[in-house]
Amino acid sequence: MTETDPDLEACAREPIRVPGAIQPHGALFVLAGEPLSVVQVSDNLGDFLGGDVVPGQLLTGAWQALGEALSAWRSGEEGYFQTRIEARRLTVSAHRAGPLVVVEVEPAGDERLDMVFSRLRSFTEQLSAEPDVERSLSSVARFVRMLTGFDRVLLYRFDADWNGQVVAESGNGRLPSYLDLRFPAADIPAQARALYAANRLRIIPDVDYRPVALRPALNPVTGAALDMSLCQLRSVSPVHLEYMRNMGTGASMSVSILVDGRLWGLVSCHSAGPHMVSQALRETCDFVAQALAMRIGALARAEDAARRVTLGGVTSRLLSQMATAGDWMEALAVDAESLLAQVGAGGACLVTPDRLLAVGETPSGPQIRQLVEWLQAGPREDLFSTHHLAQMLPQAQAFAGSASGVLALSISRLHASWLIWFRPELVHTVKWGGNPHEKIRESGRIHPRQSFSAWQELVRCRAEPWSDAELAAARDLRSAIVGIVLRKAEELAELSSELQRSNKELEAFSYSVSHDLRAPFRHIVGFAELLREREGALDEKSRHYLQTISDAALSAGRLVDDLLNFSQLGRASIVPRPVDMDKLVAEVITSVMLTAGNRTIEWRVCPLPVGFGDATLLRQVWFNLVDNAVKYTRPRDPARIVIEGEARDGMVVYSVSDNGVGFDMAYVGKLFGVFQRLQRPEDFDGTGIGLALARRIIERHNGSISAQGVVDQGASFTFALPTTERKGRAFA
Ligand code: JQ2
Repeated sequence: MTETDPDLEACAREPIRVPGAIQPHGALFVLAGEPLSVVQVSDNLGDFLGGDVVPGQLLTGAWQALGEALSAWRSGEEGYFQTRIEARRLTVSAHRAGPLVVVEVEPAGDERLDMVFSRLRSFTEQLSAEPDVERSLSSVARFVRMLTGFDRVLLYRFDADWNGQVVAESGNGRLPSYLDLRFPAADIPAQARALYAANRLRIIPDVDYRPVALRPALNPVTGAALDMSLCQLRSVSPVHLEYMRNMGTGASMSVSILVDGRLWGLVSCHSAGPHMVSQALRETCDFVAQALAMRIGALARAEDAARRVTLGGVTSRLLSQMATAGDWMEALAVDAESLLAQVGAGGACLVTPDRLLAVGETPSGPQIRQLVEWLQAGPREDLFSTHHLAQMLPQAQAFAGSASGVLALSISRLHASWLIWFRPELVHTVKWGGNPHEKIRESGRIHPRQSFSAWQELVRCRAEPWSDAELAAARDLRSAIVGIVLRKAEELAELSSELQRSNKELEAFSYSVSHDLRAPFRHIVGFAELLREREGALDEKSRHYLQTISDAALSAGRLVDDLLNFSQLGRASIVPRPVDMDKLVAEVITSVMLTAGNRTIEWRVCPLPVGFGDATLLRQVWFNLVDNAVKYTRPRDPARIVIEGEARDGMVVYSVSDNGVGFDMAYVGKLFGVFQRLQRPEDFDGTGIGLALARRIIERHNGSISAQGVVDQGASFTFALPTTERKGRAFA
């Protein structure tokens, strides 16, 4: 129940602080000026004070001493003034209202205050020994009833939406029991609750009283109706009097229980008939209610502290996992038990735009995505929580079973990453004191309902609310995650700068290799040639040695070139352009065949689709694949090599197949590694870098390469490249 009904809102606007009248069990007068003179009186003042106190005059005669005491009090610090005039058996109390002094007079009670205090002392001892809030409430209900003689004393507790529930009761059976019943927020509207936080006690000794007006109606000093917020005699709202009559109560008193400044509840007392409680006993009740409030506050703080310690333990367990694991999301999801225990949830999920890890009872993936979209569009807060999601997001009714309660942490708004906990729906019945939806409209205004007999309502789509300790634990975890993610980012940045440095070193090394090693190899080859030409009479063996020297130097030179290409490939950025693969392949075949001697090779080269990439690099890929095919078919006569290509699934796919020596598929994983060979180098020359280079080039194009082989039957290499449509994302 919330106060969104326009009729109820009108009720909630009733000006209860300025009723312009008091209840008749006492009298009131207002003083102002220096010296204090009377400016406003209640019509019944004479009944209590005789005819001496009249507007426009100072307090004189019998009242002079009181006037002096009030003046002294006004110039001091004390908040309230209180005295007894024994001769007339009256209590007089006063408080300030702006420039005014408001004085209230009531008959004094006849109770023995020494007895009251000794009872109070044993009660406070008993209260501090009660182990929990429930029992403290019951003993307060009993004590207040004993002290005041009301027929029924209720302990009324507000919930988060200001509905109330009777949580303890003490009665003599003359009025019905309301124990456990709930009452909607509108029964004690917002302005009444605000007033009751400022003025903790009110009494209505006789529901059928006749209000007594103030004279003059407007205060001559302020020109306005008197603000009676702090008055004890204030005439109360007629709607509430009607409510009391409907409830069958002839008298009412309620005392506010304020815990940490918030209205926690009321001690609410009723009698079937009229019932008066003296000012002194009311003060005692207020004292009891405040002692109870302190007890409630202390027990709640102790419970909160214990919960925080438990949850803190869970947080540190999760943290240590995150700190050691590479991926914080995995680290959290892997210990589902702790993740859920962190806030006492039934399910949880970790969401980024491309990942979703869920544990426990959660809505489906698409439903979680829908929720995240809604959260992402909401206000930019790090933490969002509700125990009634469907009220804010009607679509959430579909998954209320697992997620009526939601506690969401935004880890990063920019990357839309969220950690979300869920609490299941807690379907329960609430026993209301009368049907709270029943509204009685008569002569244009709303009236309190007439029946208060228990009315059951099934409450759906709500979960157990999240406690302060749980929300704090969630916040702690969030700052820890953010800290860890940041630290990981820093580590990555450090790592990448280290990588850059070693890359630079490698580049410098390759450069020196190219210049310092290539030249000597060329010299070896050159001098070996020279030697062969000069020494015509070299014997067979010596010529063989020379040939070996020159071959070895040549291949070492090629190795250096290949290594250089390989190491430079990481840096060059690729600008994809259409590449005429037919032409490229024709050129590559010609150049490979230049060194192949007079081999017999049956070529079948099919028309190839246009590729997209860097022509120079792709030429190297083709060269290596075609060169390999030619090389490994040397034992075959005729050797057969097939080159094909097609466009499929947004990729262009090419292959080179041969009927050569093939390879064992068990070793296919090694094929593309640097210096990995599946054949003996004596049998087939080459540097062992060709396929590694091909793979690196293809991967730099965001493509893929694979190989199929059967020993002694042949091999087939296939590579795929993305087409231009995907190039925006595809090319690194
Ligand atoms: O009697 C009092 O002490 C006044 C404070 C007050 C209470 C306390 C008594 N009491 C209970 O013991 C229980 C549980 C059985 C309830 C639900 C309850 C209600 C309650 N209402 C109080 C006050 C008011 N109710 C006031 C301010 C009176 C004043 O201080 O001048 C107003 C204006 C209302 C208004 C409404 N009551 C209704 O039932 C409806 C429909 C309205 C109009 C919105």
